Amino acid sequence: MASDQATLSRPVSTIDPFSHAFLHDPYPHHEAMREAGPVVWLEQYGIWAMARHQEVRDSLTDWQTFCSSAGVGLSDFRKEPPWRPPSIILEADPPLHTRTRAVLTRILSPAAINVLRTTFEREAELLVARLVEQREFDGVADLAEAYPLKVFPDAVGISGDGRENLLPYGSMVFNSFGPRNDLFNQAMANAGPVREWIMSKCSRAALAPDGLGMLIFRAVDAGELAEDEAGMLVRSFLSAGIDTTVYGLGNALYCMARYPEQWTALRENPALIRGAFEEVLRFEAPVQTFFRTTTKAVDVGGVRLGEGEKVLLFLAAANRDPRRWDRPDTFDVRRRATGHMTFGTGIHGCVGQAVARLESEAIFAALAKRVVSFELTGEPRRRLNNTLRGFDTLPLPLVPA
Ligand code: OVM
Repeated sequence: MASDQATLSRPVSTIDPFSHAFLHDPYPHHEAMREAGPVVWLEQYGIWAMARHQEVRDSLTDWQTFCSSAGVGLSDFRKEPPWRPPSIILEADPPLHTRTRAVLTRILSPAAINVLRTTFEREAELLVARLVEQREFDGVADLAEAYPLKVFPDAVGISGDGRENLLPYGSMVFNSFGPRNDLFNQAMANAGPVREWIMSKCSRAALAPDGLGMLIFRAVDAGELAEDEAGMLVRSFLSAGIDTTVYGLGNALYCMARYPEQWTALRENPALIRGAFEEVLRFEAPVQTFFRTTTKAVDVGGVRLGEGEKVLLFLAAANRDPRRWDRPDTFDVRRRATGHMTFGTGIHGCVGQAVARLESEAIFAALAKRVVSFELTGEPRRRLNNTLRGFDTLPLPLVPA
């Protein structure tokens, strides 16, 4: 029968996408999976994987077939209890998702976020001026972490004390999308106190009156959300809003140091800064993967997927698919990089992308005024994570303007 035939001919791979070797250098493995077929069976985990741009995009767009409510990590919420109450936006389907998403779409719209621009630019100028005086800095701790940890919690309206919990929490969240491996266990080592701190910051009483967090509670007053749902959406801000931009800014710095002629192009023409960040997101995606779960049997390129099966979507592999991109392995700030899958697409496409773009534009505009070049003297050290790709340390001596 046709379906047996398809099952028999499914491409199979022994790759472990959460092994250290894979996470250190995923790109050859991405290519192998793209070339294996439109969908590949990863036998170690008993899951499907998609690495081509077309199939990743189509799956993200078809939320009826590829749902999020069973979790967007390896764990199937229908079979094992989630490590925390599921996110009511990320790990939800319509109609719940539609209601929560509408609130955050409004609060995080480009026009609403533009109100933050003056503050974000001032903070970027202050930080970069300080780093340039130092002559040498760690691109991760001193910039990629320091900046989002200042401006984003300020914007949400979180008090200053205890912010050292935000990165450990992000590490828990993003490692938890993978298997319960060494990275997961390390991230969860101090889970209790970190979670308690996070949850204590999510209530109406804990939030500044003029921040993005309180805007969520205004939606309660308008009858759009329940009080506990508002707290859960503040938790989503604190889960999704820090590590993603930390890794993104770190990867951007790495690209500018690694490809100095591209940095020169930006300095000479700051109008390229906005597109350059999109190219960083395409080329070194801070968020590498997300899962979906099938709600029914479905055909993908002639291969039959069953119902209730996990599908690993390689956003970062789609971003370098030669079927979609010219010279996919070349970092080129002048290319049209929009259409990359790093923000996802469809109903779950990144709701905070205006914040991410604002942070990168503020930082790289400030750097472009003051830094002629970065020099990668030593090998940067990677920080491995089951979902995120980025660095632990980026020692960057810089040549001031
Ligand atoms: C959330 C959440 C957590 C991590 C990532 C994310 C990329 C959302 O808690 O809603 O979106």
